[in-house]
Amino acid sequence: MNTKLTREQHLELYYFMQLNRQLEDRLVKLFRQNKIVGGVYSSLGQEAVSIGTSYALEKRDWLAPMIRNIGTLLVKGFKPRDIFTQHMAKYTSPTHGKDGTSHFGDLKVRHVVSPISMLGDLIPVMAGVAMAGRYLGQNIVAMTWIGDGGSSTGAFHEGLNLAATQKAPFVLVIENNQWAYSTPVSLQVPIRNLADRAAAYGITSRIVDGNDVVAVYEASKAAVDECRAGRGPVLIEVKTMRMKGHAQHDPAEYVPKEMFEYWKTQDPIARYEAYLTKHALWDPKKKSEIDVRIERELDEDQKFAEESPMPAPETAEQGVYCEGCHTIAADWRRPKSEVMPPASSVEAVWKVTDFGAFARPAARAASVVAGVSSVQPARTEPAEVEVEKQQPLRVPFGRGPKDRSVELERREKLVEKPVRHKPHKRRRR
Ligand SMILES: Cc1ncc(C[n+]2csc(CCOP(=O)(O)OP(=O)(O)O)c2C)c(N)n1
Ligand SMILES: [Mg+2]
Repeated sequence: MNTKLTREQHLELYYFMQLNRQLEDRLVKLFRQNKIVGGVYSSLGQEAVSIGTSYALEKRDWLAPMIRNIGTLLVKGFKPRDIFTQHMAKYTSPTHGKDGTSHFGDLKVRHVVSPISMLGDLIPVMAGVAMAGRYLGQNIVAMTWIGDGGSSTGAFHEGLNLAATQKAPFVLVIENNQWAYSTPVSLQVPIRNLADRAAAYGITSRIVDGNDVVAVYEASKAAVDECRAGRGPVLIEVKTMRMKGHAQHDPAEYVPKEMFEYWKTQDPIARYEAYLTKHALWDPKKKSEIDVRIERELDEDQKFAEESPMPAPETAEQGVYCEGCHTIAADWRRPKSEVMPPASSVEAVWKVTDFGAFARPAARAASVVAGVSSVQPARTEPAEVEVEKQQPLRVPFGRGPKDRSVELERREKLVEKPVRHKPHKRRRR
């Protein structure tokens, strides 16, 4: 497993991180000029996450970005003009002006699944992509991202459990940027590390400093390699900080000022610049060359986007539904005969000697016999069955009038209730 980067790769990481930051900086300016149709969800301070993780993927691999992962699109080969035109809803954009943020993908060449706005839903989708790739013999890895907030959705747990059970070649990155809108992580989950949840699914996890791009890359590359070797999935939690509000409208006044101050000292690009200098991987001339290149590319692409036309009204109905505009054909990389006719991988043999889940595990049984009170007896313990029998009968889904417990309560009340006698009225004679 080789996670070491060459000098060229080190410089490319810088190029992508800086391109990511400068591109978003321009999007913010365009937003203020009212030229952006959708929202701008800044990933300022989180660039090392998008770049370090996606850089670990190969060309054949698949990813699905979330709103703060524009950087992953750049790594996968989309150009800044795609992002500019998309946010400005221009006809030249990947969706021909049908979206104002980054809801676009490329299933054929770049292997990018479009973001899904419902948080968490990309997890089962990408677990499925990973499984499909394995079925077709492609030896691919699928990757997606989820925020700390999004990790509380049902889809997160369902998708991760599916991936874990299927041992899917799937890397899930939890981007813990401390906030989900105005909710801090501590008010959302009672655990310190979101990666701890991996244990519940029996999968490997890693916790990484999300502002250290080399650490993020190395952890991601190791995870990708493990998945490709059939030991997936892997959950990576990157600890970072959202340095702006949720989107442009949010001044983030609920974030303590000291918190921003601390995280400013951890800026991923400044840290990486110092790293490159310390390890003599560049000099000021090289840095300037890359910065000039970024500026030139962004100038060109921004100009292209600003000069592009808005979509003509009559195109509004076009491209909404697929009308044979593209085909999605399975790309088989192994003989179909290997899986045709479909056969179950489960051997059709019933070897259950202990009635499966109903059995009392040996260790438990022994301790129950020995009278260890802290150990819960198994469910089928005769004693427990007895206890159950003694419970008042209840009708399912609540109590009805025929419930015995209702009847008992009614009788108890009758007994307890003091009987009040009306004072005897004297009759006048
Ligand atoms: C299932 C679902 N619930 C709520 C939302 C609305 N929503 C969009 S982003 C967001 C906050 C997400 O926070 P987090 O997952 O931490 O990601 P971050 O914004 O910090 O990158 C919410 C609540 C949604 N899109 N989907
Ligand atoms: Mg968050």
